[in-house]
Amino acid sequence: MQMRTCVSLWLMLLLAPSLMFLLVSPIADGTDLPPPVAGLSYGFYSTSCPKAESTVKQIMKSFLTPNVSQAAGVIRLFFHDCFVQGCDGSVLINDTQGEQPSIPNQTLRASALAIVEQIKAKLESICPNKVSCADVLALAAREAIRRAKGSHFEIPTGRRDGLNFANSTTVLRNLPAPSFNSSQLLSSFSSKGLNATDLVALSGAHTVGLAHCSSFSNRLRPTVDPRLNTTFAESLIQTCPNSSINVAVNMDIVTPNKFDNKYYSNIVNGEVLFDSDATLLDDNRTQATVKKFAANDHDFHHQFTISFIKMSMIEVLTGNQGNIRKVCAILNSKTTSTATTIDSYVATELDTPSSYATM
Ligand code: HEM
Ligand SMILES: *[C@@H]1O[C@H](CO)[C@@H](O)[C@H](O)[C@H]1NC(C)=O
Ligand SMILES: *[C@@H]1O[C@H](CO)[C@@H](O)[C@H](O)[C@H]1NC(C)=O
Ligand SMILES: *[C@@H]1O[C@H](CO)[C@@H](O)[C@H](O)[C@H]1NC(C)=O
Ligand SMILES: *[C@@H]1O[C@H](CO)[C@@H](O)[C@H](O)[C@H]1NC(C)=O
Ligand SMILES: *[C@@H]1O[C@H](CO)[C@@H](O)[C@H](O)[C@H]1NC(C)=O
Ligand SMILES: *[C@@H]1O[C@H](CO)[C@@H](O)[C@H](O)[C@H]1NC(C)=O
Ligand SMILES: *[C@@H]1O[C@H](CO)[C@@H](O)[C@H](O)[C@H]1NC(C)=O
Ligand SMILES: *[C@@H]1O[C@H](CO)[C@@H](O)[C@H](O)[C@H]1NC(C)=O
Ligand SMILES: CC(=O)N[C@H]1CO[C@H](CO)[C@@H](O)[C@@H]1O
Repeated sequence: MQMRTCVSLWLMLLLAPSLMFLLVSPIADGTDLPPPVAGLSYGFYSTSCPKAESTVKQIMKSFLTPNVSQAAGVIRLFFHDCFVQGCDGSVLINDTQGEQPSIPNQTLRASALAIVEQIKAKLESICPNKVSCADVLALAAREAIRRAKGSHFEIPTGRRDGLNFANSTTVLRNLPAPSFNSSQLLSSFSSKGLNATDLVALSGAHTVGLAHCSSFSNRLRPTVDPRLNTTFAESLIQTCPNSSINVAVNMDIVTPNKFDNKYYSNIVNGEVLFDSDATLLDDNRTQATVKKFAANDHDFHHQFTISFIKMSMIEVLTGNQGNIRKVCAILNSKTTSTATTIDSYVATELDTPSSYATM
């Protein structure tokens, strides 16, 4: 008896730091996480670049500690990467023929691209040609979720970079639009191997970040969508008085920068921006899950973790497929120019925040 108390006390002491962590940050227990697909593994870089994950963590910390609002841009970038020709880092390529000029992508944040490029540049300096841009983005998105007080979890790595980008037609065909109804969303997600539960859980990312008037003005004019709370609709109409005004508004009006389950109570209250958000309550294939997450923050984080890992493995390139890009924005075949060009490219994208130096 005494022995057992002693052992449990000792165990408590040993576990205290991680228990404390459990209290502040929801963690999936790991028992029901999706297994990595062939070619990916947890800690893929543990021998080839042991500091890969800690470097991503430190740089994300340096960017997000002063202002966590940048987290949303990185999270969305990863969603767009995975839904268009798999999580292969191709969304990062800056090319006028590529994914970036397409319509959904016009609202991707340049600052998010720059953050990823900064991390990649650091990793190239400590272990050249080892860590793919696709993995940098996956790890950065994972950190962004954690920094915004979402769940904290391990993510499989080993993704390789795509040798080319998709054209804008392909981008449009693969990304769901904010005007989509539940059937369209379910079929879009199902084409990526994600089901109704994943759709509801992943849509919960709209608990952080911004949307522009152009993305939801169809619900204000010519008639106001009856699913909108009238007070909320009035304020949106004031913010977006006409089509020439395209300002950005918070997607979660309750806790705009916190990765929590408020998105789901907002759906129930008629206070979400897109058709694609509101529709999740209309359909009996998704409604119960919306209500469950609205009522239980832990259930949301737990399922989000699982669904996010599933999303992170969509059509990944592994092994000898693809390559490891030197600069995320430029295909290796086009980086034959001098190193100076690459350096200036990385440097001009974003000024180093003051805290970056302290990492
Ligand atoms: C279900 C289908 C989805 C649709 C139709 C959709 C559509 C959109 C649209 C239109 C915006 C606003 C763009 C703007 O006006 O600036 C947006 C923002 C955002 N989306 Fe989604 N999205 C979906 C799913 C997802 C998923 C699965 C994730 C990530 C797991 C995600 C993460 C985000 C984030 C974080 C933002 C804020 C970006 C920022 O602040 O820069 N979305 N989404
Ligand atoms: C954080 O950054 C956003 C733009 O990304 C800006 O609108 C906001 O004012 C900033 N907040 C603080 C506290 O600096
Ligand atoms: C992408 O490349 C164009 C020139 O090709 C440049 O003007 C633009 O600033 C680049 N965008 C980013 C985000 O670096
Ligand atoms: C875009 O790419 C798809 C898939 O590779 C291809 O079938 C289509 O012809 C391309 N469209 C244009 C306009 O280049
Ligand atoms: C969803 O939209 C599609 C395409 O516009 C339409 O055919 C379908 O009937 C709609 N489904 C529902 C449930 O509204
Ligand atoms: C969705 O897939 C997960 C496994 O990834 C499964 O546990 C869950 O029951 C599925 N949900 C639906 C609604 O089919
Ligand atoms: C709409 O939102 C306002 C402000 O939050 C609230 O007072 C009102 O009760 C809501 N209306 C409905 C019908 O829920
Ligand atoms: C749009 O609204 C703004 C602000 O109310 C106003 O200054 C502008 O003239 C309007 N533009 C059009 C085309 O109606
Ligand atoms: C969902 O609604 C459809 C159409 O209203 C109905 O046919 C179906 O039986 C319902 N399914 C469930 C599980 O309630
Ligand atoms: C972030 C980013 O690169 N966005 C690009 C999306 O496409 C438009 C139109 O080509 C570009 O101007 C943006 O730079």
